[in-house]
Amino acid sequence: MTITMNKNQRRTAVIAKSILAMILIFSQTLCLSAETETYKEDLNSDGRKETITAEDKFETQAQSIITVLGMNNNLIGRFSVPYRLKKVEFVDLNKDGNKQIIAWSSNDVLYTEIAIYGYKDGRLYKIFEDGSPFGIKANFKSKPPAIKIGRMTLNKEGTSYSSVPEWEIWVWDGKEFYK
Ligand SMILES: [Ca+2]
Repeated sequence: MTITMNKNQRRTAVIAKSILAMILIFSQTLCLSAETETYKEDLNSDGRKETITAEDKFETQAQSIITVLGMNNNLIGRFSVPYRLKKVEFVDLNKDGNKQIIAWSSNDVLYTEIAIYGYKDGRLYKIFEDGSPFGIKANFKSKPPAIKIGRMTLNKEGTSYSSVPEWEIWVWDGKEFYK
């Protein structure tokens, strides 16, 4: 069966398709901006679990907001990572029972960011943050825990990027990561 449409019908069909496309894009955006993950972890080992929420925000620029709430939903602290949150880990770096928050984010192309925060004396504090378009590797089980940040290397001619990055190594000393 062949459907023939006159000019007006064709125009109506194009408008209908455009509206449908707009609705699809809009609903996807709504869906993404409302994405919230909730975790329960005892970050300061006082026997009471904190609530940690991770929310993707697509406003002026893409970022993810990590919020830590106490027992009565009181705000303990909040931090953001650029682009989309990929993973949240809770790792006890010192093996003292206190877990640190490790947030990984990415722009889905090349760039990766890692942010590590701790919770102590009633406040959230930054332990480490770095980003790289050349990759980030971390081993929190190693003794001591270590993070490798991929850095740009030039090839022999010094004209173009080498495909293998130089790995900048950061090692945990019990309080912070040092190079
Ligand atoms: Ca706690």
